[in-house]
Amino acid sequence: MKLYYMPAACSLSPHIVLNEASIDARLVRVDPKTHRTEDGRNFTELSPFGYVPLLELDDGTLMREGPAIVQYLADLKPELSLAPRNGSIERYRLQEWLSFLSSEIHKGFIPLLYARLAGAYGTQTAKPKLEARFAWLDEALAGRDYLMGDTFTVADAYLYSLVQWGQAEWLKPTYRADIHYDGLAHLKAWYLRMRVRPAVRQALAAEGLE
Ligand SMILES: N[C@@H](CCC(=O)N[C@@H](CS)C(=O)NCC(=O)O)C(=O)O
Repeated sequence: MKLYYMPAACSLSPHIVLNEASIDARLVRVDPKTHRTEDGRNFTELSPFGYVPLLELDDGTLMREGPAIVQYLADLKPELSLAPRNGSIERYRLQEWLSFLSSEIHKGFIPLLYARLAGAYGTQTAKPKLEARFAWLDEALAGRDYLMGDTFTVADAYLYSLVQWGQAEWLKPTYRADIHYDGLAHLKAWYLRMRVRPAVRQALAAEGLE
């Protein structure tokens, strides 16, 4: 199995899940500017829009879209409960989280990041919207260790890969969206809990982010 990734991109989420599940996979780095893989292939021939994450199974099957990939990986090791059992109400709760992260948080960052890269500050609308969603998320984390309750699920890996874009110290300032998490005590506690997970630390080190 291969995971195509770009350092610090949303592919960090399936990268963390691979580590959590101790699944042996080859990490293939993709250059975000040239869209060539580290082994010299044209990545757009594999991923039509040239984006990561992309999972390649041993039989050559290609899988796109982070929320689908992390559920596939979790289902390879059901005993680890990285995702609740298929068909259970809790599984739909997980999908609720993955959809929220995908549409409200992940894509909420995009106008901010592109505005920064272009040197513009057209952030008056996008930033308060995203901060309001983080404030809501912070409330949802009150009294629980992880998004789904007491235990880590793949949704936490996805959230981690997104939260870093707000202000992670390993990103160059132009790649940070300057989201203020200051009053968000529950999110901060969750972040510190995630930061010490061996799977997260391994993924950050492998992507050169520490
Ligand atoms: N819908 C896709 C979006 C993936 C995506 O936005 N990937 C970004 C990194 S976070 C990317 O590869 N950007 C590089 C590019 O589009 O060239 C998913 O959820 O997996």
